[in-house]
Amino acid sequence: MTDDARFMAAALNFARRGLGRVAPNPAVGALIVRDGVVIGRGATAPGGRPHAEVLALKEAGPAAADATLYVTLEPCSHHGHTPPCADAIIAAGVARVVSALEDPDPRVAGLGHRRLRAAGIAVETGLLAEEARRANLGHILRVTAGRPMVTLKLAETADGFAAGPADAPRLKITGAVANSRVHMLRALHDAVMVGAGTARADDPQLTVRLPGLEERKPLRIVLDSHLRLPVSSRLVQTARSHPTLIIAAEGASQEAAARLADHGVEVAWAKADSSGRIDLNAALTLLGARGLTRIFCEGGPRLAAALIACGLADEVIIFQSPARLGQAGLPALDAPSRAALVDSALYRPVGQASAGEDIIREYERII
Ligand code: AOF
Ligand code: ZN
Repeated sequence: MTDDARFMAAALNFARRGLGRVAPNPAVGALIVRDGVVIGRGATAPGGRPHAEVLALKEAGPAAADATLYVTLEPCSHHGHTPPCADAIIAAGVARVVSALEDPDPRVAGLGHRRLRAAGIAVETGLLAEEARRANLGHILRVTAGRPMVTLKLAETADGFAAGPADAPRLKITGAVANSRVHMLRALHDAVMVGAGTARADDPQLTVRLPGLEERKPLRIVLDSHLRLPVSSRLVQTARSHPTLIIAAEGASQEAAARLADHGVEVAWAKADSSGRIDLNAALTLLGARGLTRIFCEGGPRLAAALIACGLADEVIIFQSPARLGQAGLPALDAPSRAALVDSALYRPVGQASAGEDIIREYERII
């Protein structure tokens, strides 16, 4: 690995600290390096501002003159809530900028790089672009497709089931290490989403229960076409302390919506498809318009299959336990979704790791 690649990889690691807490902005990382030494670091601050470059320049101070800046997304060139980062970089006298990726935000879209070059700065782009694209995918999809990225999580037994036969007690599939990982993944997203079936069957809390991260409160979203989530559910009962949004299909009961609202739940409406279910594209567009960039979907199997079928599951993370159900149950994925995941034209495997007894497999949708 070249020194440039090492520094960019470090900037990407630093950037990831912002995931789940900078929406609607992307989580950017910036390092300022002089004579092989890091003299300034910045990551997009919680809430989205200040931007990464400004924080890194501040830390470096006057030593930034003649230094190299490594940045995981093109520095901005627009006057938004803050002045352009490109101008701050020029003013600091940085000699060289290594940038992973052009920012597709139409207000930037190449202008940041152009502005730096016009000021005489040597600009190189495209280093570790694939990794940067993954880290910035929520932002990229929001500005190019008007929707957030979706990470789909599935938990299954070794024989591929998410649950036992109907009416069987709820299955505990994964172990403690995998569960901690799931909580960390919740914290790295802006929202956690489930379908109404799962919300009713599992009565989940969808909170981040990790020491030190309890203050992370990703928006909890239930896709509930007919507003059948009971008011007695844990999600509704905790809605005043943990923001909760239920998306219903147009036409669902106004009385049910009012009852939920009385408990602090926000209800939004999305158009229904021909079968009366929420149109997933419409629901995600609604979430993108609210400024969400990263959604962590925790099932169930029907929502998972629908997301894959619609080309909306951008990352798929499968937690598989070593135990077998040993009888027919509810498959974690239907056959077409399973086939899609192993179809090399649709998805590519991007990682495999163990978490205690369990195995985690990650797939990325090929765009
Ligand atoms: C950067 N560095 O760390 C981030 C950037 O609303 P504003 O003014 O904060 O601008 C938001 C836009 O800035 C956002 O859509 C994206 O294009 C860019 N985000 N840019 O130079 C950063 N987070
Ligand atoms: Zn900026």
